[in-house]
Amino acid sequence: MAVSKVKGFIFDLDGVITDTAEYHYRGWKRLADEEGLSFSREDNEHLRGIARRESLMLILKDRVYPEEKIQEMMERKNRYYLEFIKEISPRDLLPGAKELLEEIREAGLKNALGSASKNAGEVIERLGIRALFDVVSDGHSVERQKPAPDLFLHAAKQLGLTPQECVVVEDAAAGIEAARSGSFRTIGLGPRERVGNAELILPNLAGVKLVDLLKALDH
Ligand code: B16
Ligand code: MG
Repeated sequence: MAVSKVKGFIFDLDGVITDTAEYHYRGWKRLADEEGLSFSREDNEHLRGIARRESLMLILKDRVYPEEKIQEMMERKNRYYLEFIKEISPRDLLPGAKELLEEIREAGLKNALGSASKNAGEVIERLGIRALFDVVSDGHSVERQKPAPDLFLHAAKQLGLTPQECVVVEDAAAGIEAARSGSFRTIGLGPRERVGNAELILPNLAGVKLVDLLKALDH
């Protein structure tokens, strides 16, 4: 099967461009402590790329709460998270991310954001990189969250590209699964146990050059 030419990249946010995972952890931890629930950093690892409601469900395990209480807990955690992200600045960009976004644009290719977070817009504003994205797809864009492919399909459609023309860059197993089920090209960042299903696996974006990525993907 011929490999179609890459025309755009869809970047996940948390764990790819910046590390908001620590702030999500602190928000969930505070909520869990207040509710007398156990929640560790290791538990937080399982919430990578998982949307807010589903994350809360994983923390609550088999406990049953009325819908009103669920909504209140999600809002409370988000209030804590919003307090933490007020501190975000361009210093919080992960190494290599901005450089790669710029290189992609200079090469005439397109960039989209594909984040499960409803706060993604605010985070990229604070990071000072909003202008580097042609399209922003976030937690408000679709109903079905990762591992469904909907968010990335939304981003590709907005870019005017087919999934086969887009490379999804993700740090979460749920994100790689979402990309693969939508027939996207995939780059996984992090350990093989987490992103082993990606076409190309890298530790992070530090020093990563567009030409090398395209070469590796068109092998
Ligand atoms: P919010 P990503 C995801 O971001 C985070 O990895 C995940 O931990 C978080 O629960 C989710 O966003 C929703 O975030 O509560 O701000 O809507 O990795 O898809 O960029
Ligand atoms: Mg992520």
